[in-house]
Amino acid sequence: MNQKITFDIGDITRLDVDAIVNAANKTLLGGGGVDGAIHRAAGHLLLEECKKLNGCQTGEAKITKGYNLNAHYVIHTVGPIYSGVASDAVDLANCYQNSLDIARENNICSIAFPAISTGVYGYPKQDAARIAIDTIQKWFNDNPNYEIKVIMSCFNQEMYDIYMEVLR
Ligand code: AR6
Repeated sequence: MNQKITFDIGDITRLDVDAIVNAANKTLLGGGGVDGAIHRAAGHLLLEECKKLNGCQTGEAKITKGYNLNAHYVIHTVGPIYSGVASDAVDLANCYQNSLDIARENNICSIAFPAISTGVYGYPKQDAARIAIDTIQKWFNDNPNYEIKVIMSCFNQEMYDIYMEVLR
C-alpha cells in the first residue's frame, strides 16, 4: 500500500504537491511565519477566499484553492497556543487528523505539513514532532485503502533532526 511519510528541508511554498497545510490562526486572515509565507506566495486571491470561511477553531481545518502556489490546495488548520495543558496534545493531533480527512474528501494524494504550532505558538518541537508522526501513522492505519504521500516540511535542519530523532 502506498502510504508514506517523507521529509523536506526548506520553504513549504515551493513544494510540488496536491496540497500544503497552513499553520494558521483562528481568523484565517493571514499572519507571520508559514502563514505569511503561504499568503505571499499564493497571492491576494487566497485572502479573498479565506475571508469567506468565517474563521476556524483550534484543531479544525478548512480547504481553499492554492492560487499562485504549485499546490492546488491549501488546507488551513489552527494549532494550539502551547500552555502545557493536556488538551494541547489533543488539539495538535486533531490538526493532523482533520487535515488528512479533508485531503481524503478532496482526493488529495500528496500533502505537505509544516511543524504546526512549533513557531509563534510555542509548542516544544520534540513533543510536537512525536504527536505529528504518531497521528499520521494512526491515520494511515485507520485508512488502509487510501494512497497518500505525506511530506513533513522542515524549515531548517534542526526540525529535520528532531523528526529523525523521533523516528529512531
Ligand atoms: N516553510 C516551512 N516551514 C516554515 C516556514 C516555511 N515557509 N516558515 C516557518 N516555518 P509558525 P505556529 C516553520 O510560527 O507556531 C502565524 O502568525 C517554523 O519554523 O509559522 O503554528 C499564524 O497566523 C515552525 O517550525 O506557526 C498564527 O498566528 C513552523 O513552521 C501563528 O503564526 C510553525 O511556525 C501560528 O503559529
